[in-house]
Amino acid sequence: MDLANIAARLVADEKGLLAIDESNGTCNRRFADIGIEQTEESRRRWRELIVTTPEIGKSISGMILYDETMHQATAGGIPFGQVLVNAGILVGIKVDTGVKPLAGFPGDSITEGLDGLRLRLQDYAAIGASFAKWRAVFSAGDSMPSTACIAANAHALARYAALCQEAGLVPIVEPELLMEGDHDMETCGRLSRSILEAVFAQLSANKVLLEGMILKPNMVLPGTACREQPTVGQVADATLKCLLRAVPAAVPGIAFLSGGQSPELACARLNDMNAPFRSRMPWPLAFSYARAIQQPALALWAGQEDNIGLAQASLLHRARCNHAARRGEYDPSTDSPR
Ligand code: 5MM
Repeated sequence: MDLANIAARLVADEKGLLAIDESNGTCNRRFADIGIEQTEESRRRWRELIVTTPEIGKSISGMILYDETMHQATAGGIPFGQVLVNAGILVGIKVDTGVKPLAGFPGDSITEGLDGLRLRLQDYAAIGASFAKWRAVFSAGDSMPSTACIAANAHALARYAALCQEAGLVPIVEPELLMEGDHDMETCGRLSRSILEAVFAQLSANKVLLEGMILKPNMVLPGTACREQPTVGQVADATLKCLLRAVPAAVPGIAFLSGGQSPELACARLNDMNAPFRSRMPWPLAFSYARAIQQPALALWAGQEDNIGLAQASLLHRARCNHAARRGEYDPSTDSPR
C-alpha cells in the first residue's frame, strides 16, 4: 500500500485510532494508580486484553504500539502485530524516545529520537508496521512555549516525518499543547495556531508529502486551572477555527488526542465538530485517543483475569461511541461514565 492509501485507510469508514503506546514509565504510573502490579508481564496481559477485544476493528482502524508491545505476543504465542493484522487493524509504532527539558529554556521540552531513526523505521516496517507516531509537547505559560522550543520541535517532527515516508510508513505528526495551566481558551487557540503553522512550514521545507501523513493535534481548550470552562460547542468552534487557519486541505485526516479530557467530553466535542460540519470540512475529523478510550477499561480490569470480559466491553463501548461521534451520531444521554 502506498502512503496516501494507508493514510486514507486510517481515517476511512468513520473509524479512528487507539493509542496504546504508553512508555513503560507512563504505563506503570497508570497501573500504580489502581494497584496493578508494574511488571513486563502485567503490561503484556493488559495489551493482550486490548488487542484481542472482539469486534474492536469495526470502530478502530489502527492501533499505535510501544516498542515493548511490538515485540510481545499473546499467551498463545501470536505476536500482537499479527493479531491486529488478522483483525483488519493497521499496526502503528511510537518512535520518539521521549520528552526532555530543552536546554536554555526552563519549562520548555524537546522530543528526542532522531538518532538511528532510519534503521529503526526499517526494522519496524519489516515486522509489520504501516505507520508511526512522534509526539512533541508544549506547555502554555509565561513566555512559553518559546520561539526556540516551537522551532526545534517543528523541525524534529518534520525530520521524523520525512524519514517515515522514506521507509514507507505514514507519519502521525503530533504536536500537543498541554491542558495543564490556567491559560484561557483564546490563548490555547493562539498558541496552537502558531505551533501548527511552524510545523507545516517545516513539513513543507523537508518535502514531506502532506497526502501521506495524519495530523494528531490537541483540541482548543482552556487550561485545567482556568476559571472559565466553555461549552462543548465553544470548544468545537474554537478548534475548527484554529485548524482551518493552519492546516492545509491536502492533509488526509486529523485525529485528535484526548489529552486528559474525560472519555465523555472527548467524545462529545468530537461529535460536535462532526455533527454540523462533517461534509464541509476539508479533512475527516477523527480520534487517536489513549486515555479517553482505555481509562475506564483499565479501572474495570484492575489486573484481574475474571474482569477481562467487562474491560473489553468497556473498550468496545468507548470505541463505538467515538465511531458514532465521527458520524455526528453520539448521544451523550445514552453514555455512562463506564
Ligand atoms: C497525548 O498522548 C497521546 C494520546 O493520548 P491521550 O489521548 O491519552 O492524550 C498518547 O499517544 C501519548 O503520546 C502516549 O501515551 C505517551 O506516552 P509516553 O509514555 O511516551 O508519554
